[in-house]
Amino acid sequence: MEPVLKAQRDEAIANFQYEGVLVEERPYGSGHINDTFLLTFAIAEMGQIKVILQRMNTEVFTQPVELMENILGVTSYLRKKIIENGGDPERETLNVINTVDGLPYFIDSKGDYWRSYKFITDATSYDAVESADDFYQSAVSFGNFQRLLADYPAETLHETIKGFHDTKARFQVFKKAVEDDVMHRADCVRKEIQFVLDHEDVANYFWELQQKGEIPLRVTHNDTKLNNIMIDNKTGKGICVIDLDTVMPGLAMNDFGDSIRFGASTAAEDEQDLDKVWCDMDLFDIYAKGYIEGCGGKLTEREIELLPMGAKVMTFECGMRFLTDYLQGDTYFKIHREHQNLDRCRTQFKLVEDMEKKWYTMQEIVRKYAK
Ligand code: ADP
Ligand code: GN1
Ligand code: MG
Repeated sequence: MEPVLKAQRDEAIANFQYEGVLVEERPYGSGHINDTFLLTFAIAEMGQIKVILQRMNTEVFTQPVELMENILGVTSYLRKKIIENGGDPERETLNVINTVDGLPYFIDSKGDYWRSYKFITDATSYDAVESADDFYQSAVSFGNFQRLLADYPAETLHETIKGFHDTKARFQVFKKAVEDDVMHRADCVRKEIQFVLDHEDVANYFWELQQKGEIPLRVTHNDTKLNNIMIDNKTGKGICVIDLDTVMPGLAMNDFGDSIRFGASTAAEDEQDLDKVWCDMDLFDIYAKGYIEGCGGKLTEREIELLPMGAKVMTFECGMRFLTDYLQGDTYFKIHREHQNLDRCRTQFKLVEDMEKKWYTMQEIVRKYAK
């Protein structure tokens, strides 16, 4: 996507149902996909109100209208459940702000799509685990999310990205990217390419089990990074699951695994010193405990047994996606410096290797909580 222009943003701001006087606007968060802004409005005698404004990435999400339909469906469903449970629907789920025309999205004169959410106050989305308890809380929240959506009518959800976690299909896309080598980068990353090729069995693993009918399709989040959860600043509890663009039918193991890949790593996703990167077994343990508890008995024995495999598959898939994007010229994931996607790919493969070393321990840990 082209960078967001100030005039474009102003046009969007003028078209949402906001109250008060805009006193501050700035880029916000560290997501890799959308362009996110925090807006602050002053309202006479009432103080300040914050909102999130996002330009949606329509190169990644090519059907933004359907996507917003998913989000409205899921958030209104969650809102009802939260109210039934005596919770606060203003803070425990995303709340879409409509445009002045009453639509959940705005199309600007360049054709870009915008949407806006109420800002979740007094809560933080963390880019790295700062305390084991935060990680535990995020596990319970993602588990709860899965449980709350267990009866959601999955057939009404649009597939916002086709084959998003179809690791087998992504393996083929990767091979094609190596073959095409449009940036002439393949020769510099032979070791990483070989790593992917040596792990084809990992890419196919869940596909094969699905073919045999051994694992159920559920409504899942599909992007369970730690920074897609808001943790309450006062109570330390996970309060809200955000970034609902990829809520679609998927596998519970993948939701678990994506959290491990990001949150149980001892280093940042783009760390350049690989000696600092490994998968922390205490964090793995605490997340497994929280996620299984949060799912509240909904997971089958087989799913629980396969949680370590979810961690390996998601970490491998993400590394392969970063490498694919590097080979294709960094067109998917936002980068802030050259070779960042290659660095990201390397941390993921280091984590996969580390998980392979710790495989027995990972299995023992989930067995403890299987009961
Ligand atoms: P991306 O798909 O690019 O990751 P997100 O929807 O996750 O976009 O938003 C990026 C960041 O903006 C989040 O990690 C979070 O820090 C912040 N954010 C998004 N929505 C809200 C919200 N409603 N309230 C507070 N912060 C939010
Ligand atoms: C993207 O949107 P964000 O930054 O939360 C990506 C995930 C990757 C992640 C890697 C829609 O997540 O699939 O795992 O980057 N989201 C999409 O950090 O592709
Ligand atoms: Mg995000």
